[in-house]
Amino acid sequence: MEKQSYDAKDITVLEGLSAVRRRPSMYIGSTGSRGLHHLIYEVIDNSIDEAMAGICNNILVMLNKDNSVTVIDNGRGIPVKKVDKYNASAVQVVLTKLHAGGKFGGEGYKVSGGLHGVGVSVVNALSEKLKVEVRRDGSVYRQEYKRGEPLTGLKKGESTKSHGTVITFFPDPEIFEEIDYKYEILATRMREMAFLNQGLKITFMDNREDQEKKEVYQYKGEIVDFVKFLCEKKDALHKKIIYISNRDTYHELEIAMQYTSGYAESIFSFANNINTTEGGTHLSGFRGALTRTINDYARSNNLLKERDENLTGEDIREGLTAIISVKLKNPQFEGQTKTKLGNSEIKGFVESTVNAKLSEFLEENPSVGKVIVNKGLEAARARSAAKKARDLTRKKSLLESSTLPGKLADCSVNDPQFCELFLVEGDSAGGSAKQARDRRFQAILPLKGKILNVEKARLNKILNSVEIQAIITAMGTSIDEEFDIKNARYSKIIIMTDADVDGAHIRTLILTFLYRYMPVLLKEGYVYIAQPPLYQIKSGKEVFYAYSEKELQTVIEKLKGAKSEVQQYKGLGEMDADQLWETTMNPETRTLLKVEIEDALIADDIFSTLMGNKVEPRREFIEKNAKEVSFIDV
Ligand code: 0RA
Repeated sequence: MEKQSYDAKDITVLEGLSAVRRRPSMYIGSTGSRGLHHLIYEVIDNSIDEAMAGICNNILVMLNKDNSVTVIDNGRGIPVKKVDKYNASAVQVVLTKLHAGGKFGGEGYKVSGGLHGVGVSVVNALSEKLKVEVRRDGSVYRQEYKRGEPLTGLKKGESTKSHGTVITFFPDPEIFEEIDYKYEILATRMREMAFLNQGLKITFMDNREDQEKKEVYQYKGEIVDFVKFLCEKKDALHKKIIYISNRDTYHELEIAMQYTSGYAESIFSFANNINTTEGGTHLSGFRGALTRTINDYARSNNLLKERDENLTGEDIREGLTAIISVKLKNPQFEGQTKTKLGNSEIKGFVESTVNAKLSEFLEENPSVGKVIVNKGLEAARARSAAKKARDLTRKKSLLESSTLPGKLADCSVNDPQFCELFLVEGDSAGGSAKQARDRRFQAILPLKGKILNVEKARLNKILNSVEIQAIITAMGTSIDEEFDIKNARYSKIIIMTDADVDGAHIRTLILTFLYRYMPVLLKEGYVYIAQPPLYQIKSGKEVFYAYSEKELQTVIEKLKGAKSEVQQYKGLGEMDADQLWETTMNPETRTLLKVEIEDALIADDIFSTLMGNKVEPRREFIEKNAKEVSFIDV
């Protein structure tokens, strides 16, 4: 992309910071784990912008022992000159005025969208303390802030020939529920950024006590490396990853893709490094051109007979893993979460590029072409079988709410807003749960043993599974393209399984199904995991429950001297109805883990690792994560 000069004068200002502290969620989405991570992303995004401007090639992110975060880059450095209008340095304007990132108005390039690019001032506002150090114009400059307020002016220090910015911030415990960074989530994001910005080196160091780790992400091979990485745990159908790129004055486009033997479609699109989870013009351009090009290729090579119908887009995308990344000068972000690219001109640019270059690739690599068409044909056959199965099932149950599954103990209240559905492992635990529940608003659906692994089956088979049918009918939403959240019969769906390996497996199977066929439930925060206790500690007449090893130790320490009796719960069935209610189901006393998919890329990766065809990555993953019960951020 073209470089542009930019300076203090270009900074336009919109609003003060008190609004941010008053309503933090408006700016960072939440004050939970996701919002906390968002602070880090916000600072990194600014460094990445420097990389996109062609200045910065090195970023270091550190989680410090004192729970602060440091981000160092060798970009231009935040401008330091005085902004007359505010009678303050540009650094201070950038850090104290909303949207003063310099990416609004002015001559500088503009990238940000959605929650991204709310500006480092938001990070400052939500930090107990923030320190900034800028190397620029021959000197080092420093300043400190407390909850968004400068403690001093910008101080000029020693001279330097280098350039860049160091920001250290302490997220404010008054704002955040808990300051606990999740290494894996942050690491995935940084790896993603390194994939999308060829050559950029991102070092991630976790310096927190007892969890010291360091990783360096730097990729030389365009986004091909990204797809290679995503497919490592999948079973690829062709060796060579397809790579397409193009650029003109205003746009850059890169696509990398590979087919795998799975059934899911894993296409991830980005615009200016922002994961456009709601898609947009670049994605629809890609999809349209892909469908057309593959059909044309299949026809002209006689792989599709004259009497055959064209393959649908869905058929052609089955098992496809792809990254599509565009960079453009004035991205328009739309949609509910501002992650849908709206620039209409990019659609044609992507279409014509894919039409030309993908056909060229297929002509040069006919064996790959054949594999792709065959995969599509197979998907088409399965689709028509599935449609028949689905039509049947639908008639039988999916749409008729009067035929709720026999095993479901429904609640008496009708308003979904107040209702919860418990998916319970096993008939016996299901029985206790039915006794324990508050039948007014809690419904129980016992599931027998392992449900079908949907990662290894196509829709027709999935719909034949009694357990899965029961989940679908109970929820009332239908699935896939017919899914409609408006028909949800409950606003919480709570997975309650034993606290052992089998329980974890069943939970993963259910989550996999929900993720692939009812993803909106996950995205909208409908899905929870119940937390049954692991231990009961009895001391005289007192009863305590411990939900982890650590809690058990704390309880035992507290009871020092007193005689106590510890019982380990191996399954839900070992609790009587009262205990189950008190510890796990009563909204007043229970804790639920909300399943949040912070990053679809992580989720896709986890589900293909855990549920896909390859055994080795699964073993590695389980060994690595054996101690962590939940691998999805909750
Ligand atoms: C405003 C304007 C410019 C850069 C930045 C802010 C900037 C912010 C951060 C935050 C972390 N690292 C950063 N690096 C730069 C443009 C500067 C120019 O054109 O010289």
